[in-house]
Amino acid sequence: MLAFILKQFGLNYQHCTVQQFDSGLINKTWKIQTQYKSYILQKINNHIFKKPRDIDENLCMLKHYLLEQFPDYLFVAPIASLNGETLITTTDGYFRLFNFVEGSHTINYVKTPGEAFEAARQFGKFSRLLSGFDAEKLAYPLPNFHNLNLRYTQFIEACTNASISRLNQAKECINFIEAHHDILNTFNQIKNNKLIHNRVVHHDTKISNVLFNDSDKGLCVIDLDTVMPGIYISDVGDMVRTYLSPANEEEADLSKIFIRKDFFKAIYKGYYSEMGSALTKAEKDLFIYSGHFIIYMQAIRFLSDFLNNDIYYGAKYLNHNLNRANNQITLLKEYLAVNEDLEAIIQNTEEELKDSNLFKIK
Ligand code: GN1
Ligand code: MG
Repeated sequence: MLAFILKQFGLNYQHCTVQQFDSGLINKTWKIQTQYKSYILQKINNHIFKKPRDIDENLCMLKHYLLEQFPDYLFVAPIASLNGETLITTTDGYFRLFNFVEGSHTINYVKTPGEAFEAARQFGKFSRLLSGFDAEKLAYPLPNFHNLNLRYTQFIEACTNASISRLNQAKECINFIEAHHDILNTFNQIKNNKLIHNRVVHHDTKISNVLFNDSDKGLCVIDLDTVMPGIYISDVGDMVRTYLSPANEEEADLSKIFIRKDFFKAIYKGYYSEMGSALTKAEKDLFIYSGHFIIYMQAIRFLSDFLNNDIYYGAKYLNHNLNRANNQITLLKEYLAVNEDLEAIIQNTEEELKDSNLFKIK
């Protein structure tokens, strides 16, 4: 199949080196190297992304807008086949090819506040450059993706349908989720607040979705399938979820999960250096809440998947999704415990930013 796909782009499989990537839970990704240049080939998981053409059209619209308004911005969009198609449809699914950005690399763990700053800045830049683009023109490749209300309803359904044994094993997690229902209440208030805008939001801001150059400066963001209208807390929240703890969502030893507060400051500075002047006061007030929102939602998603016999994320070992849920719950507890410190960090950083010239970089 790969040979057939590559042929659509004028590439000969026999002359390519193909290497499969293991990152990401949803799509399949390969690096393709020819004698002259390298590419990234991706197969869209169309059990999850039911309308791959929506993704393709979204990326096409954004590409044109950015090319016209900000021609220097590095936007990694799918490249056209010899027939001019950016999405190749086969009996085996949907594929697209990207140019590999030479001199770039990705990282899987955030080791320094500098990396967190760079990543946050890139995600902020992405939303800022697109703040003049009418977000509502975009399709929703995953409708209700970050709709916490729906995720909660799905969780209740999963509890209703789960086997007794899985329910028993998940008891403590279920109690925690129910006890923190206030996070859902806040989300519902946000949805009704006209001062909190729908923007072009990435919706998957993990560190491996940022390209870095050789001097570890952020170059751009990638993995744009979930780009759609949304609230900025989705992006900041997922950075908080995935950058603050030295141990990631796969860690089963919960004692390794804790909050690196200097990394929170780095996210704040990086994101604000781009989006600080675009966000309303009502939006800014949600900066810390963004972590509650996304960590809680991810805990619910892993837990629901465990209760549903791992049909969404899959499981590499017994109780994998239960461990992931417990991991996220621990992270949320740790995050809630340092709330006051985070408030103080925001206040101090606000002062620093006023004095620095970060805001002036536009
Ligand atoms: C999925 O496929 P990947 O790893 O980029 C998921 C995210 C979750 C993440 C958790 C479409 O992202 O929402 O946060 O796993 N994407 C989808 O690791 O469900
Ligand atoms: Mg993704």
